[in-house]
Order: sequence, then structure tokens, then C-alpha cells
Amino acid sequence: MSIHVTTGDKIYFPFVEKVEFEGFDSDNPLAYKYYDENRLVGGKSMKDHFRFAVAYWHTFCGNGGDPFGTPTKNFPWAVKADAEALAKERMDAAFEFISKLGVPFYCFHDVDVIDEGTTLLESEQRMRKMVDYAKQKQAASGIQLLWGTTNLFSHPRYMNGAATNPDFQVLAHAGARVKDMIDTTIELGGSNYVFWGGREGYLSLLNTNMKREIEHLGRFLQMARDYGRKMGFTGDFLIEPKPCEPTKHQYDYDAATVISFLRQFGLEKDFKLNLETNHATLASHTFAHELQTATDAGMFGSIDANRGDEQNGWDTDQFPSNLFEITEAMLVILENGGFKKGGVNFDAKTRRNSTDLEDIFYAHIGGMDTFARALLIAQAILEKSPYKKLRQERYASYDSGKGRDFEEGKLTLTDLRQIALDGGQIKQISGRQELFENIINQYIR
Ligand code: XUL
Ligand code: CO
Repeated sequence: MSIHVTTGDKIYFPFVEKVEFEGFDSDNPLAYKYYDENRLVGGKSMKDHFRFAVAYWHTFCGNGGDPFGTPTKNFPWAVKADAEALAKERMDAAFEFISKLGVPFYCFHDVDVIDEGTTLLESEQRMRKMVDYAKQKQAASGIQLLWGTTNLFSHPRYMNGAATNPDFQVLAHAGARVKDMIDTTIELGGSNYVFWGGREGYLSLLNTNMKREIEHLGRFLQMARDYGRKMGFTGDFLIEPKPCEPTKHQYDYDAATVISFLRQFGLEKDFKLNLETNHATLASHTFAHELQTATDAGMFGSIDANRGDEQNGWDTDQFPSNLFEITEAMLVILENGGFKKGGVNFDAKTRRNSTDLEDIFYAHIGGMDTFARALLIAQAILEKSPYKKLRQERYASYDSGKGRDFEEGKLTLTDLRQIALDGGQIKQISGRQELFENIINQYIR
């Protein structure tokens, strides 16, 4: 079906009233097959499990343009010349889409809702108008802000970074924009505030004082935290790790790097992590590994859901569809108590040649159904299968006797020698990886 251009009646998606749960047997492409928002899984509704969010930038600002070609998506809300009129039309379309999809949250960068003005003051004024407009939209629809963030990477002023820029004046400008967006997030009742370190990294170490840049980043985040708390922000600050792209080496490389950075600068109580599937795979980690690393450090916050491509090494931001991958992720998330202030934000874009308005529905429906199905599988594995027991058994030698004494710090290296002598021959204990994998496969049904 082609694009429906609607100007007068302001209906952008006339082909659907509401995406409903119709179950596995439905052939309706505009219905959920697995995501049933009220269905209880482990005593919690699917809606509360996921806290799904639509990413404003991909779905309403993405135009399909790439380094090889001009935009392909001529969406009807992107035609007005005047910045404010365009911003309002786009927000009308966004709230119509999110309501019809039945998703409870959205996320945006400052410049997603309205372009910067020619001066900092004009940018701030523009944002205040859009905050008023968004407040009305949120109140009328019940849709809430999962997180706000500042785009500190698109404008040419940030070509050498924002908080890590060698020029202090650029850092100050970035501070002004972050302050404005923290105010916006508070005013709109946002649950979290995200820092993705866009161009915080380097292209060449030859011209870079890495120590100084990282210290500037730490100081900058302390200032943001202090300002937010002073203004009454009770949500979580989140950092989103990514190893490369756009810079050759991003400072927020992966979960482990960010955790130690946060501890170095005393930020670990206010900051958690926003983990993205495709960023994990770019760092040569699985998504589950990144989730487990953050969880074990007490810093798991939220996720940006998407997937990469097996055959290439860049951030393709495709919608999630890999059931095995998401099941492994849901196992980690469920075992550790699920989302609190965070949720599942679709930081994903439809392909350049997916040009119909229906495609953005199909994409989100597919992503949500993948997560819903993975949740059901993971819950069944944790409740019914020997998965947890098998893993626990691998560590049985630490549950009592000398193994427990070791865990409790009661032994010395000399004790270990004596235990080794007394223990005699070491028995082989299988890791049984294939058996673990079979359990996941068995429960995919
Ligand atoms: C970039 C990315 C961003 C952040 C928000 O790879 O993931 O869209 O999620 O700035
Ligand atoms: Co992201």
C-alpha cells in the first residue's frame, strides 16, 4: 500500500484503528500474535514486563537517506517548511502512531522534536514550546516519556566531541543543551535521562590527550548529575556503551569499560547502563553478556532493542527478530528481577526500501512479538526446566567444605596447596553446553 497523505483531517494512519492482540492463528499483519499487554507472566503483565518505547528519531525523523542515496521515505508529516509547524505535525503523527500501536512510552533527543534555532536562546525557546505541546499530547493519550537525551553528535560543532572536545567553548555549549534537555525530561516526567557518547572518543590517538578528555567527561557527567538532582530529578541517569562508530574508538566502549569509568568518577549511585543489542555485537560481545555484566555490578538500567547483521560490522539497527538471542537476553533480565525504571526502547529503523507507512507498524509489531515470545520461553525455562539447577550444580564444590571456606576468605595459598595434595586426582566435569542449548530449543514452541 502506498503512502497516505493527509493534511485536512490530520489522520496519518487511516488504515488501522488499533493494533490488537489476535493470537498465533491470526493472519492479520497489523495484529499482535504474542504480545498481549494484559497477559500475566510470573505475576506481572506483559505491558509492565517490557515498558516498550518508540524511538522518535528513527520512526519519525528517519528518511531512509544513506551515504549512497537521498531520502526514500516521503512521510506526510515531514513536509511543512516552518520548523514549529513541522515539529507539531510530526508530534501529532508520533502520538497517533504510538497510541494505535498501544505502546506506553516514547524516547527522544532534543533535536528530534524540533530543529535547533540559529542561536542557543532560540533553540531553548523552541524547546519550551514543544514541551508545552508534548505535555498536552501525553495527558490526552497517557503515553509517557521513558527517557530524554541530548544530541551531542550531529551538529558540526561536535565534530571533535562534546564533553571531550579540546575546545572548552564547545563543551560549554554541550552543557547548555544538556541542561535544557534535563529540564525538559523533568517537566515531561521522564523516568530516565540517557547519555550516549556520540562523538566522545577519538579518530586518531596522535592528536588526542585521552586522559584529559576522559577526565573532562567525568567532570561533565558529575555536573549533569548534580544539576538534575538539584532540580528534583529522581530518575536514573543512563550511559549507553558503544565501541566504535562514529569515532574509531568510543570512550564508552562496552559495559565493563563504562562501569569502571562510573566508579572512577563516583557516578555509580546515580548512573546505570542502557544496553543496546547491536552495540554489544559490535564490541564482540553477546547482548546477554552485556546484560549480565551490568546486572552483576548493580547497574542494569534499560535496553535499546535492535539487532545487527551477521555479515557486516556496522550498526544496522534492524528491528529485533532473532528469537534465540532475545530469549538468552530475557533469561538474564528475568532472573535478575526485570526492568524497574527502564524498559525496551526500539532503537531500530526500517530498511531504506521499506517505504510504506504500514512498514513502521510491521516493524514494531514484529519486535514486540519477538520479545513477548522470548519472555514466555524464558519464563517457562526458569520455572520448569533443569536450566538453573544444572548451572548451579557446576559450582557445587564451593557450596560446602573447603570450597565454601575459600569463598568466605578463610583460606591461604598454602592451604590451597595442602587441599590439592589431599584431593588427589582431578575428576573431569562436563560443561554440557549442548544440553543447555537444547533446553532453549526445546522451550521454543
Ligand atoms: C547510536 C544510538 C543512539 C542512542 C541515543 O548508535 O544508539 O541513537 O540510543 O543517542
Ligand atoms: Co541506542
